[in-house]
Amino acid sequence: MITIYGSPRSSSGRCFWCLEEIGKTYEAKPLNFKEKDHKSPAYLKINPNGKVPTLTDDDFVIWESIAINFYLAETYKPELLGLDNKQHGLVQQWSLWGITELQPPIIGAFIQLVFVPEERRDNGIIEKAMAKIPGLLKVLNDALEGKSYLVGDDFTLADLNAASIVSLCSEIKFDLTAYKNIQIWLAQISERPAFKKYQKLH
Ligand SMILES: N[C@@H](CCC(=O)N[C@@H](CS)C(=O)NCC(=O)O)C(=O)O
Repeated sequence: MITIYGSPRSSSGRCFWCLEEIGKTYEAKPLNFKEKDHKSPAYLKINPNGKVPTLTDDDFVIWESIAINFYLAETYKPELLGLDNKQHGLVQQWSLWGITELQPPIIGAFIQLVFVPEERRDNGIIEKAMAKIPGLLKVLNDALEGKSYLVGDDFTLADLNAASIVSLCSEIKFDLTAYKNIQIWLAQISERPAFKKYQKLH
């Protein structure tokens, strides 16, 4: 039995989406951050970081959202990893680029704009983040020129992991109009039945 800890509106979100893509039944265990459920001794036993997501598959335990998605794909839907070693490498490339390059500025701005009350916002963090995002989105937009997906001819974890970050642009009111290829890519991905199911979980 697969169990995912955390809410779909957190870093766990991309794992919920991946679970919908692989089509396996799973149990969702939301944690109450206000009650510090994520710092409870029972939860720290499965994730000593005290963060979400964590996924268990019977007695196997794994944390870090990108690693969880690679585990799920490898175990239950290998075609999400690409069709050969080269595609597999590129799927990792885009997933790691997403989490290490694109996510920090987007999440930096997101935390300030969504969680920090206006009077306590650090505009310096927001400005720095907003200045970094265009160059990163240009890399993604250029990579999508003439292509429907990032790797090969089909949807892979590269698209899922990267799109799960880019889609936060709407929450931080970052205008994507200048990035036509990204807009088309996101629109196409958002038509996926698994994505729609994941969206309904919010
Ligand atoms: N790199 C981790 C990030 C996990 C993370 O930062 N999760 C946040 C929620 S989005 C969390 O659990 N925060 C609680 C805390 O830091 O105490 C991943 O992608 O799984």
